[in-house]
Amino acid sequence: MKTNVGTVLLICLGAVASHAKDTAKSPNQPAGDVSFEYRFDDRLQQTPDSLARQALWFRDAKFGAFIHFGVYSTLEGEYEGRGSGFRYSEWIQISAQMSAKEYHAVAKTFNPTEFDADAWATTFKDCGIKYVVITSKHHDGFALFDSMVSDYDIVDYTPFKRDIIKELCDACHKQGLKFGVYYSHAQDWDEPDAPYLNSRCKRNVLHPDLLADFEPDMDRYIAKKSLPQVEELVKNYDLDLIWFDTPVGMDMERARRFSDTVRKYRPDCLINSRLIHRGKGKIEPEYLPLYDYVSIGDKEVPTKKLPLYVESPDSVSSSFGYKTKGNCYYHTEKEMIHRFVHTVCAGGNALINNGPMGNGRLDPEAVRIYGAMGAWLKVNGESIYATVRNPLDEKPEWGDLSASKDGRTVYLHILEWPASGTIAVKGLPATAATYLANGENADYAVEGEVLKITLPSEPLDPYDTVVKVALSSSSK
Ligand code: H79
Repeated sequence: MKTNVGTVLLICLGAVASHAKDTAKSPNQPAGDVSFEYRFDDRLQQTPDSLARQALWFRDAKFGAFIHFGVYSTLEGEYEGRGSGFRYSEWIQISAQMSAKEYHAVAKTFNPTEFDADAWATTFKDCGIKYVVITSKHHDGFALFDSMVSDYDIVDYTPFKRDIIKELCDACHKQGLKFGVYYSHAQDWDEPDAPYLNSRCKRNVLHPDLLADFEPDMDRYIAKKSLPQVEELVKNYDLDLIWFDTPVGMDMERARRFSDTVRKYRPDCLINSRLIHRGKGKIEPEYLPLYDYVSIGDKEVPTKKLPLYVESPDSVSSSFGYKTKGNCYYHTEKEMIHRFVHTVCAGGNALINNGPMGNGRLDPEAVRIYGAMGAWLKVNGESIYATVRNPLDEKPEWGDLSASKDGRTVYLHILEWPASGTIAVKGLPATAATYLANGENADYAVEGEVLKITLPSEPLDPYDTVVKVALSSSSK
């Protein structure tokens, strides 16, 4: 319920078709070098405070469920025959060029009656997921929590009237899962003052009543909606993590206001880098005190081990929101497990998205893929949870490596079965080698500095056969 009803002066003011700020390049698609070498300087280090926050649970968790759920989930990527060309269904307001009025009419009917927070949390837990991050407000500006700042939320605006964030937060914590929210702090298509990511977002299409001379003022939007809603979230919900996105228009001063607000109320709550850093931009050292870990690009898998702890915002499909219209593909179980393993071996978590359906049920395809991951993790979890990145300089062509924190155990993830029937790894003084798939000893020999393993004729696991190697000295 909205309590502090401020006079909204802006609605009747004017519009410009495309303000100069809008046409700035996308935060997630900068021109130029986007290589990991360019983005991550080896000397970068998170602050001691951030490292301590990471160590509380985040570094051990590895597997998070990202959830994109909102009004867009009901449209499934198409509105009145339009908009299915974009790969992200949560972008329907832009892809179908809907006015705020048209989108509000859809929001008015949002009624996910089948939503069952306990069922979601139980499913996630059973699949080996350790934390959950759900969209509390995406770029469309619609909140899935009961906001006092704006009535454009699930409780006040829809027939559903239940606080999804509260219910899911409680259900996750009941299952021992950590809980976080995504919040679009910069973009808000419902707010004429908010900055727009790119030229596809046209202020006068979204807000046709604005006058031609309307001058957007991002700080007015931040003061009126974005920062007060973040304050509500950290004050009223037991958040372990807050996930910002698309920091268009953000600078140090603006970002600091958000960071300070989160830390004032919830000192242990993790903050991701997109508070200010573009997923594929160079990491600036002065930004590091503002956030706790680095989100790499959307659906990006690291190709090498990285010097900062990262999280890959991946998805089971090509979209984040539930999408059935137009182009959309799902990853195979094998692809998803390989992406996950590479992310962990590079030194990071995989935050793998599912888009629940408009009726509130989880997408069965997503549950199937998570299920395959969970089954694999039941057998191979020790090679993933609470591990550290590949201790060697090189990543082998047959797969990847993770290691125990003390460096005394290394896990060889054989993702591509070598035609030669053997693998050789330099720099591992092995004293034992066993397959996690069946607990049996591997046929191995140490020749000088090289560990050689003669493999069985077939993989022991359809996705990733893991060899656990005990070392005579730490690989650290
Ligand atoms: O929440 C998910 C995305 O909606 C969000 N980040 C993830 C976690 C995101 N917002 N912006 N972007 C990602 C990048 C924007 C890409 C775009 Fe496009 C290029 C928007 C319009 C052109 C992709 C291609 C989406 C539509 C066409």
